[in-house]
Amino acid sequence: MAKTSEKLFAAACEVIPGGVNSPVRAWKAVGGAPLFIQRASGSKVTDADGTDYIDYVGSWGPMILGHSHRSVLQEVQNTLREGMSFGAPTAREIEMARRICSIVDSVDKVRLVNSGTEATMTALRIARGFTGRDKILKFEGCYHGHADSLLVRAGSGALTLGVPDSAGVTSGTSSDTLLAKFNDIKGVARCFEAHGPEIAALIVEPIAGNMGVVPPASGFLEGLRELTQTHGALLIFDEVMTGFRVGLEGAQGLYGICPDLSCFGKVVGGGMPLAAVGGRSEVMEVLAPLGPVYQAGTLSGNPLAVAAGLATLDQIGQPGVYDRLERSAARLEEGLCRIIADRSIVACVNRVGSMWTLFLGVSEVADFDAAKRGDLEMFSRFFHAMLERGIYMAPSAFEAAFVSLAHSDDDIDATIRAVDESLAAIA
Ligand code: HOZ
Repeated sequence: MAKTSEKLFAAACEVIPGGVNSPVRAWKAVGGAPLFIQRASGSKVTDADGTDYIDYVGSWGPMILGHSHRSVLQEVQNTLREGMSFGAPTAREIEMARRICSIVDSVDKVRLVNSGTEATMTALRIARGFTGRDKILKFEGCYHGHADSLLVRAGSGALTLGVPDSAGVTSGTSSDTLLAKFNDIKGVARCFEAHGPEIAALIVEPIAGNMGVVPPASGFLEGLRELTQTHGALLIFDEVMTGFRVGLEGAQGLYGICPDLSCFGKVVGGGMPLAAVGGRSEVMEVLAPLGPVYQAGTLSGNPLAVAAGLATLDQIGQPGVYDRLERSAARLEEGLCRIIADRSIVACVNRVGSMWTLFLGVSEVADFDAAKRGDLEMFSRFFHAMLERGIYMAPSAFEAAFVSLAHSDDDIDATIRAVDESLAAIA
């Protein structure tokens, strides 16, 4: 039992709402006190009691290299000697912007921000400023951070904790958010037929990750590209989770789709608070100081965050990186599918590259309705059984798990064994 974590959680609850600084971390959906993490290295996190776990949370996505990668730490330490924040431009920001523009074809110009939430919020404001329209279209169960207009039928922690439509969002704001179903292109077409001239942008996670991993159906992203173009709306890819993760060029590279705007976070910051919004020049140039769309940030382009991000991009730009991730993640998927078949359990694994979700109680998940049919009670028991066997997963049935370059074959095989034992233990 994680006694120190329990004590720390009790202390945290006295001074932090719910004891956490981001709701899903509270383990409310699975029960128990969250592990307080003391340190992390490679594929493992170590809790406040000194217990090691093989980690599939990966700080919710950024740690593609594994934890405490030597060259990332070194770059941050070198940069730290020069100071922490200046609130003025630095040369490294140009390097980061150039790097993103050269990797991602659809991006000519990019603005650096601090979090995925800021990136998506800015993307929507750019789209509204560029088109002069008010409404946006999003998908039920997709999560794009916690800006007001996006907390409507949101996934991730909002869904996990039963608040997909957050209180505190005005009805005026939410009435500008239209909803469609992920992988239902006909529903999207109907929405554009009804509201086309009012829609500034459609925002989508090209691979849904915040309802658990749900890949786009064949032709779905192409259909979104066509419909947005026909109706003069911008297509925003929220690649906060998928960017630099499912391939160097993200989901847009994987599926060959060119969005108007892209949002990046997580991997691009290598574990530091860095995110970005980018697109073609004429769209991005509506941003102040060139144009009338305002956006700002005291810590935007922070030197330490940019240094960690650049060091991470250096590593994942090396040949063979995504093949290695694919090999490890495929090994894991094969193992899990074998267990599901051998044990005749109703479950399935969805995976794209190193992002995956094991859905329990449902044999196929191609959309949000199917994801919601999963057995949440079974998931809670599974989560704790895995923890007892040294595997740290997201405390939610509606999240992606992440394999990193630091996960060895031994880690993967130990995970497969733990899944087998856990499913047996909770049967
Ligand atoms: N946005 C994350 C889930 N997809 C949650 C981040 C956190 O709670 O740390």
